[in-house]
Amino acid sequence: MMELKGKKVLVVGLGKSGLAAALFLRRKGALVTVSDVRSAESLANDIPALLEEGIMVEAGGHGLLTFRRQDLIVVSPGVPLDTQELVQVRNLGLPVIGELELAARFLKGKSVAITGSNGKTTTTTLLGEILSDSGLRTLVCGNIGVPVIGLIDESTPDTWSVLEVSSFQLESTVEFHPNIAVILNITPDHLDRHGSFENYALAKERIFAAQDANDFTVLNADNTRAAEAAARTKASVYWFSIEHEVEQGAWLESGYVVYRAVGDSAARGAEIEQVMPLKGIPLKGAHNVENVLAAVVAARLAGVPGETIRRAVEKFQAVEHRLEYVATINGVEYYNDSKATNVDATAKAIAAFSSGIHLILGGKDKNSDYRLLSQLLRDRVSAVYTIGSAAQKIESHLRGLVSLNSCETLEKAVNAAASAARPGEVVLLAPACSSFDQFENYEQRGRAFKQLVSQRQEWK
Ligand code: UMA
Repeated sequence: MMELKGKKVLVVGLGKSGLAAALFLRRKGALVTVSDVRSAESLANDIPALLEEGIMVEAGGHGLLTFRRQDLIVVSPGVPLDTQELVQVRNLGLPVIGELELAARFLKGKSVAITGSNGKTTTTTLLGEILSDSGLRTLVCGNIGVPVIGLIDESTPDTWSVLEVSSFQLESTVEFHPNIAVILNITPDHLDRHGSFENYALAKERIFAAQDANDFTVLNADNTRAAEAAARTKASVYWFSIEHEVEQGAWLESGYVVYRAVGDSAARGAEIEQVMPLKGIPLKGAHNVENVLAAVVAARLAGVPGETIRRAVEKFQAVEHRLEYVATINGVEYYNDSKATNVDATAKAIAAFSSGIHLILGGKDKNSDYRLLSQLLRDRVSAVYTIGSAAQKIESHLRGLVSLNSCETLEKAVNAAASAARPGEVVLLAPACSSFDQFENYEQRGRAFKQLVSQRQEWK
């Protein structure tokens, strides 16, 4: 743990993480300042509470002098580490850490951290339910929307924290050391922030950087980078695969999810446990089977019996905005996958349906290559409806492959897709882009979609 009493600490960014970090630091006796590029008016909801706690606020931009005066700088995940002021103070030797790293120094008990380009929230939520159903004291937090630093006081030595962690959070970790680190998959995302796929993947792989031989790294055996990651981690490696048997971990066999722990000393061929039938998984899509397998491995490593896992998985409901079933209107099914904010997530959503998909694509581009969807679009998609600032780029990538409809807004897209879809077909919002050009976040976009669908239901 670090001593914070009397230390001058700057928190950069006043979103959920910055607010929680500032209040935590203050409780620990630090002299806290928060700096945000947003104007004082747009921060008006939070400023009074901060001032009341004796926390200073710099709004409307980051002042280099403010940064230089500190003993420690704590950065919110959404603030790029190459922000000019951060680069300058790092060059002066000032310590700069992220909110997750700060939290890691104070969190009590054991932790499972889950990262991946897609599936993080579903797997984190599911694992949280499994652990808590098994009677363990469980906290679920992180990128899922609840900053870890806000829950430190609730952690105890017997708590299991299930942490959803993003590349943004992992990028600035130093001592962050989960007992179980899970990488679900690594496919291109956030290239606008990380600059290259390699940098992005390396940021994610920091999840196991501080692990040792007493820890576990859980990897997707079907992912191309996994073997390389396995060679680098010092922890004991467990695998999951939907394609083939693995040495230790979870896979599919004769319609069952099975698990085997070989252990360090036992001879190969330790007993295979049947955890649950594949058809007992209530979620759509092969990617969700992967998520379940990853949760099974992590839960078994945390000591949860297979039977408890089976019961928890069978009653699990899709998380909001993740291939969430919305309604069936005139025989057309509507699905909200607003969280599909990159091309790979959209590919997985398309793959969950065999044909007749009316797909809404678009939003803010993240330097993505939409041509990667070509084969799936040809095979399964009836028409694409584009929205948002990425529309032109998407259309230029997909021209000639599939029927394209420029809709600009989500409302027009839902109306056009609903008019074109025939009974038995699907209207799917899986936009492959972030939402920030037209919405506050993907949640607001997903809720807008559901609202538009429910209006159509009322007209029916
Ligand atoms: N800001 C600055 N300077 C900058 C950039 C931003 O002052 O140079 C300010 C903004 O004006 C804003 C604040 O920083 O006021 C926002 O901080 P933030 O973006 O870190 O947002 P938080 O509300 O703290 O939310 C963050 C995560 N956001 C991001 O990583 C972008 C949330 O993940 C997370 O749920 C939350 O912490 C709690 O841990 C969201 C996300 O989109 C869901 N994550 C990405 C993803 O899942 O793909 C990684």
